[in-house]
Amino acid sequence: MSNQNTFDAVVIGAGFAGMYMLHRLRNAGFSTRVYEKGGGVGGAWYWSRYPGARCDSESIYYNYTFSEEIYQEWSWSSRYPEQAEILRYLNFVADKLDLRRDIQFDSEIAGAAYDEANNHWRIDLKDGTSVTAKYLITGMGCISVNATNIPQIKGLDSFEGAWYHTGAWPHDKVDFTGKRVGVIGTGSSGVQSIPVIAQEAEHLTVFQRTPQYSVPAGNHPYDPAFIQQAKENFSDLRRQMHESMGGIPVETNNRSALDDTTEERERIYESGWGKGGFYMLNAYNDLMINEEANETVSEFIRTKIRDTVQDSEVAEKLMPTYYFGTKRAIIDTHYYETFNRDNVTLVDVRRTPIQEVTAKGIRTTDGGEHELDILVFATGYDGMTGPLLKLDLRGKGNVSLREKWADGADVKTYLGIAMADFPNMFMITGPQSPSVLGNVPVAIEQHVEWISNCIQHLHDHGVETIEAQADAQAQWSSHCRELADHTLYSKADSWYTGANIEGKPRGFNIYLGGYGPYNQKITDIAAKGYEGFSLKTSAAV
Ligand code: NA7
Repeated sequence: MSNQNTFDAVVIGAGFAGMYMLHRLRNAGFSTRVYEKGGGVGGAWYWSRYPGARCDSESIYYNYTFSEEIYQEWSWSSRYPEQAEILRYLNFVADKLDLRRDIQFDSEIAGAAYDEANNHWRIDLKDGTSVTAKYLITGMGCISVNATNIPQIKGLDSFEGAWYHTGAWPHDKVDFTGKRVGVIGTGSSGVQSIPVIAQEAEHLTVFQRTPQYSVPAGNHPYDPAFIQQAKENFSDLRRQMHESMGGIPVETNNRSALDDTTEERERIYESGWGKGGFYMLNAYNDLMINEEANETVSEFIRTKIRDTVQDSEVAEKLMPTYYFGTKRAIIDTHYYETFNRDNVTLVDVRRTPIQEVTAKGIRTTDGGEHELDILVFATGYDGMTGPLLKLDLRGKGNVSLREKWADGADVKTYLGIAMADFPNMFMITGPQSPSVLGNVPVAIEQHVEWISNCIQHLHDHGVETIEAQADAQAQWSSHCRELADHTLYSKADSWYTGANIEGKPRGFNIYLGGYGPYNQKITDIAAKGYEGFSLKTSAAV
């Protein structure tokens, strides 16, 4: 790594996003440096080493598609890849593209400020050093290790056992054998880790705030013939993924759930349940917009929970009431079954909230003390805006992003890519992009390709600065809100709306128009000379 301190572009984060961004910009001849907090590539997959960690997109889709060579060379072992396998994949890509020489690891960014006099960004690292770059590109994603949610529970400092957050898991294996373990949280991380920890621990206590709908993953090893077929269909697969609504080609049933008889609906839901994965979300076209339609699938899953969990009191505690799919949908391997084990206790912290962490464990408001040796926070992230707000980002006139987004509710971005007052800054899958509601690597590719094409265009046309126009940004943000208001998503208490973080005002910062239509939209905007952006040449700035 050179001691260079001026670059064409600085990219924050070496996960799926930062790695591809580096590859594209470097190939186009732009000097680029990636800063990464971790000691290796992988982003969330570098940090989330908790037991049972897996991706919930099917592996033949959960990869880069920009390079047919990479797609042909790599073979996934199972339908839903484990964290370790995804990390191996990303390391394979980093080797293949020789990315590491331009990534500075173990380096955390503190903030960045736009210098108007020189038209560049000054990027400050936590170690006190600074570099400058013409373009600043954030690649931390919608959830990031810099924005883990660790609830402020009284007494945590006094806990004599060990505690961990699923999204910042130690690299050495945590041994649960013979231990009394507590898990707080039942989102994807909790639902994945609980069955695995239960098998190892002497006793597991699950502290549940919101009961969840979870559908069996139906994970299984891949048949080599299936992988071969995917490889042979690579071009079609890539096209279908990028044109689809969520980065995975799925057939949507174009009927309302209310148009079918109860028996027909049950048959369709049963088939989705059996296939595993997210198919049930697409069982009908109105599950995410019509409360009555949604209730049919929600009740189907509740019945499955009642049928699975033997103790009816425990089953009732596990009964979700929100609209299925409005929190990030979860898939599992033996989640509900785990509550039939003798060594597992479920504590409903809505009925008996956590009062404090004591030296020995967790005390709930009913006076009970749950003795623990290990406490696991599967409590998620300050998502969407959190990863950006953890940085001290300052645009034109030293305007601070934290001040701009101080109320944390609906924020303003243009296309989830750029912001007014922050010239020459791009966000890969920022707030108000569609990424989080789908198979994220596809959304990342769309953004990275758009951003690198944009930078090439600016270079070719002698453009010094690009900045989102305030009115275009306002229109985009209200468009995102209008789409959300037609759905049930914005009604849920979820990390999509910010309801998971104490004191964070409710917003909804995801574009719900789907990956394919979104990609078409941003492509058209570029073709129209970057409509909604102000481009200034050297003479004009
Ligand atoms: P999630 O999905 O945000 O889940 C976090 C869980 O932690 C969820 O059950 C929360 O309950 C619970 N939580 C959060 N704060 C508390 C407090 N203070 N007390 C008790 N329980 C709490 O995070 P994950 O890491 O599981 O998954 C994140 C994403 O990674 C996921 O969406 C996939 O995209 C992959 P709540 O539901 O807020 O009541």
